[in-house]
Amino acid sequence: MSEPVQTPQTKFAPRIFSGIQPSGGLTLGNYLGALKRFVQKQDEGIETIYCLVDMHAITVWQDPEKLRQQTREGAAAFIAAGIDPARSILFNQSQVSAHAELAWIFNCVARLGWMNRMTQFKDKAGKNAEAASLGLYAYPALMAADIMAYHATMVPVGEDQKQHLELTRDIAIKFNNDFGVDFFPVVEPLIEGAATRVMSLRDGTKKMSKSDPSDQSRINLTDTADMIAAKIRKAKTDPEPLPETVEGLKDRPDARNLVNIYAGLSDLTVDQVVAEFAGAQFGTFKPALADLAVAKLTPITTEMNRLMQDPAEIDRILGAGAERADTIAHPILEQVYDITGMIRSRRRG
Ligand code: AQP
Repeated sequence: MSEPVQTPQTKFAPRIFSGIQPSGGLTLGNYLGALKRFVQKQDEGIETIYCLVDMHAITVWQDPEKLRQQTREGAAAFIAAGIDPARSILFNQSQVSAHAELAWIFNCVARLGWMNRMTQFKDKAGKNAEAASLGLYAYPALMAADIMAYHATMVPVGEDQKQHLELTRDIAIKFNNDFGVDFFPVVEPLIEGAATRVMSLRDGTKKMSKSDPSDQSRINLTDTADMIAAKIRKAKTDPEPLPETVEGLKDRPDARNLVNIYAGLSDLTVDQVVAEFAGAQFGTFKPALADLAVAKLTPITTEMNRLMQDPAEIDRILGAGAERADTIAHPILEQVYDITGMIRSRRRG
């Protein structure tokens, strides 16, 4: 092995990559923690690459027909939320083979001890880890490949993905050090805003998740206005009114979650929301939150439904995005093969 090499960030142009699994319908958590911020980054003029990570989705069982449907629905959600496929690259992961190919290389760089520390694997595998797929265990190496196949420097994600991004950094640094190169950037997580961890409406200590068995635990981007209002009305709370200060939300996870959601949807800070509703009962706060959620989400749902009328057009957008993605990822992958000593003499058709 060669001597360690420092990786200066300056040689890598700012480029954003992030993805969402089409493992179910998208939730308010995906919207506030990811989609909304993906749009902000696009609108700031940074180069943005966004992906429906269908290969991550199959780390747990997916019905093939549903997976296709959910991938299209995910793409429709991106576009309805404001992603412009002409300005951002939008595609599904399996159409660009560099992801899987680089993931294999990274499987050989990452250490078992690193993987064993990943809390998402423990959460998702549950008590019967022996029965989990090998793919679920190796998930973070594929995620590192997703990002590094584009030399992306920044990744907007929710708080829950922080540990995986740290692993991406470790893999990039180890690859650079092992091969004595300055090839992969050391990526920065962008975890910003009031609602980087939206919690379940039934349990404020658990993340809102599209695969939670209880539909009441989450707001889906496909929910109607009535469904959104009913779920917020029934959301778990405590008997106290809202406090005068943010400190008063300590040890009140359900109340804190609803205030965070209000802040995320309204672009106010948590302090501003607390100031506005200081002393209010949930009988007052919940209807205000429901109105806000309906006002923000209904236009997205309506646009998603319109886009879903034309699945062929969605497939065309994903295919065109994949072609653009491939032109970036393929040369990077070829350099990786060269660095690692693979002979590449076959002509590509
Ligand atoms: N509850 C959440 N709060 C804030 N951000 C969230 N994200 C997901 N849930 C929340 C962010 O959405 C992006 C895509 O996540 P994903 O769908 O690829 O995977 P996930 O984090 O595992 O989401 P789910 O809903 O929990 O999926 P399932 O149920 O299939 O495992 C990420 O940026 C994530 O931070």
